[in-house]
Amino acid sequence: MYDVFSLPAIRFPDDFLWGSATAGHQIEGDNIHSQAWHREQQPDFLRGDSEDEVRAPSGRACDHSRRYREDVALIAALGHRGYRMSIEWSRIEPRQGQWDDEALAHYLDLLERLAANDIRVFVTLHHFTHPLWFEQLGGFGKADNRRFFERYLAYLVPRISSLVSGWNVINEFNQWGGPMAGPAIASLKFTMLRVHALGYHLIKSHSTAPVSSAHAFVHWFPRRFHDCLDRRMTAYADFVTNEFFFHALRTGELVYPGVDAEYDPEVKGALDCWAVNYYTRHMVDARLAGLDGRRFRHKELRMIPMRFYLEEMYPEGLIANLERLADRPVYITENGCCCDDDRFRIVYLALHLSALREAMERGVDVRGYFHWSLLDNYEWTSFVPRFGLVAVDPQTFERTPKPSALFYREVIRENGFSGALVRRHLDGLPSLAENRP
Ligand code: IFM
Repeated sequence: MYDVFSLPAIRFPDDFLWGSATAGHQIEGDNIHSQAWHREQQPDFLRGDSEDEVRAPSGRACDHSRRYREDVALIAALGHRGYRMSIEWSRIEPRQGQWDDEALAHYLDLLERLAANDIRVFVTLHHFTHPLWFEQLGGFGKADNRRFFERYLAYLVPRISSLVSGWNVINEFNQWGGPMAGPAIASLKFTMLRVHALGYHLIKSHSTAPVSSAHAFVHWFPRRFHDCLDRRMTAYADFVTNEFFFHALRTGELVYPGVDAEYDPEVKGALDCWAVNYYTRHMVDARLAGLDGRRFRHKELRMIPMRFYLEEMYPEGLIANLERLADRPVYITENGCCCDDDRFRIVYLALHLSALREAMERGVDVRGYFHWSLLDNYEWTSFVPRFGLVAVDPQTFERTPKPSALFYREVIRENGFSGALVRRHLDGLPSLAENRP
């Protein structure tokens, strides 16, 4: 296991960008024109997939739309110098072709306040949600619908570009279609790459800030290391969710199992940096349907004390994965854990930052780290998983920074940390059961 108190002192480069991340639908509240909101109102939504799943609609989420001034002050007080946020397309264009000036003014005010506090903002243009009307037209599942997204970006990007320090066109664009094969999935993956590429080129004509799309970097691992079927399946899962994208973006070649390869010069080189969302590793068992890590709850693994699919802590995966991305600057656009025991979050943070530093020593040009998440936010179907550095009272929406937020503030202030700092922050913290904010 890890001896977190013996971690050697590490320092990060002077201009390293420390921050946190959120997404509009997960914190703003009342995102009523989005497809996600619509889905949450359906009678079967609350049913869930398993008995222990506690579902809820997003409702007012963290009430951030009303409390954004307070949240900017909070971000600044916690010492963050960067902030990754998303803009809700369905607020800007609630009806097809109609722009909502008030919604734009709201986001401009938010961006200006962040800038006034010297916080560098990374904007995500599509973080899982889009207008209901777009969904009803077939969403990104219909390749031709790209033009609606392009028109939206052509409206939005020039209006906000002076306030943006980095761009993610799409959040976790490599997740669409999952680790599956077949022509329909291949077509969706090709489409998402092309949506990313069109966003990339459009943004480049208005902004000099780095552009990417956030990549959900799952570390696939064979359940039985010496089993050739598990290993082959692992290589396959890694290819269709990871390497397919890296190869396409580097070369313009779209090579996917079961379909003829295509070459697209618009995709080639269409990113300035890698944006990595890293959480965990997933075990692959070739004898079971599905490639889903949550099936395996091994006692011997480092499990986050929370039943959630991102539950194994595996910081080493960050090193191995980042070494594959040494050809461009890297930003960690998400990394964090959901748990009620905030002591665990401190340990998780320390171990992942330590792995990050090691990747940098091995030659990876990591420029920044955005912790997921600033707030205990809405986790797509539920408020139960808590990822926040800051607790949010579900009734009053009062914000309370957790001990991990104070640890992170000190890491930022020191531009590094040692095991002794971890110990200082863990000493005296209430035990697991009492530690719920
Ligand atoms: O909350 C999500 C986020 O929206 C995308 N990346 C993973 C996070 C945790 O599940």
